[in-house]
Amino acid sequence: MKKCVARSLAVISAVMACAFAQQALADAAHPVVALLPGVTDPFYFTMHRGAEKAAKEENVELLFQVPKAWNTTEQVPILKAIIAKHPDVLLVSPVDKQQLIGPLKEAYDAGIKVITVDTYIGDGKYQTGKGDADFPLSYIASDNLEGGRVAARALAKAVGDKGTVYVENTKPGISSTDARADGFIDEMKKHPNVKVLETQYNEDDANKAAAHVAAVLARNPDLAGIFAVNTFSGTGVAQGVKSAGKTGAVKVVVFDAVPGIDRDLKAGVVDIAIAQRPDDIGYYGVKFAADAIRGKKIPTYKGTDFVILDKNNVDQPDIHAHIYSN
Ligand code: T6T
Repeated sequence: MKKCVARSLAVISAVMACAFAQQALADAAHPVVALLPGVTDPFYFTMHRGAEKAAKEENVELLFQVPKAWNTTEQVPILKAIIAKHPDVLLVSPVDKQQLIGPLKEAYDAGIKVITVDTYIGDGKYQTGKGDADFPLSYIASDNLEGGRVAARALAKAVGDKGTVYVENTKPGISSTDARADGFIDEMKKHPNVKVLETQYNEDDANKAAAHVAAVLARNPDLAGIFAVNTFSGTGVAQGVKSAGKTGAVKVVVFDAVPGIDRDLKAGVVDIAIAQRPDDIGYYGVKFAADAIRGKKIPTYKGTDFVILDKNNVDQPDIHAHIYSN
């Protein structure tokens, strides 16, 4: 009797192992990768194009669904719908470092490999065996802290290394924009004649950013410069500086390069734009996903480049090509 039970157990586990192997083969034969950005904007549409390029090269089916606005209420329901489709890998831009840990853990517990692109959860250090947010396999993004330092150096130079400036930010809790602001404020400490005012938060609303410019100018008529941390912040700051008739008088450094940035640079509304490489972030995201599906070990971090745009180089084809598209 014991022999018979043991034999049937052996058969059952052999069948299951075979089923898993077949599933793995099926997964590898028809890998499915889902890309879940943070919001609808040119940065993520450009990321999607890079992901599509890699998906073709790797014969990967790419799912893509975009939240209308940057918040957990928009992103989490889409995440749950993606989990139900059970892709092999989820490429995701968590909209909050803490609040997306739980929902992403559900994907992981469902056997979906997680890679974060552009933003991260926890402290962004993965596969360390420490903490409750290290389960993603990799984090692919710009070095946002260094990006903030680059912005500070550029703005300090633009304002002649003296005067009053401030940071126009989105909302606290987002790994990318928090790091840009931190890098900026930290680097500006090396410029003692530049005074940094309180950071303003616009909830990714360009109109709020424009209103902030007017309000800060009303309190500080000698305002010399502004650092806008992302697309919506930059669009609003450009609007606000123009409507205040301060074009050229208030120096502006923006992160990201939205369609039309070339016009604002040449008009002197914006002095410097720091373009990320969202196409590369998407491309490497799918490449890493394909490797992970095939059982290859992937790096836990990959940094992507910046391109600095100004009025003198923005019309050069190799530079102009880095302006995001819708
Ligand atoms: O700046 C990008 C992205 O890097 C950031 O994480 C969120 O804002 C953008 O998408 C621009 O809107």
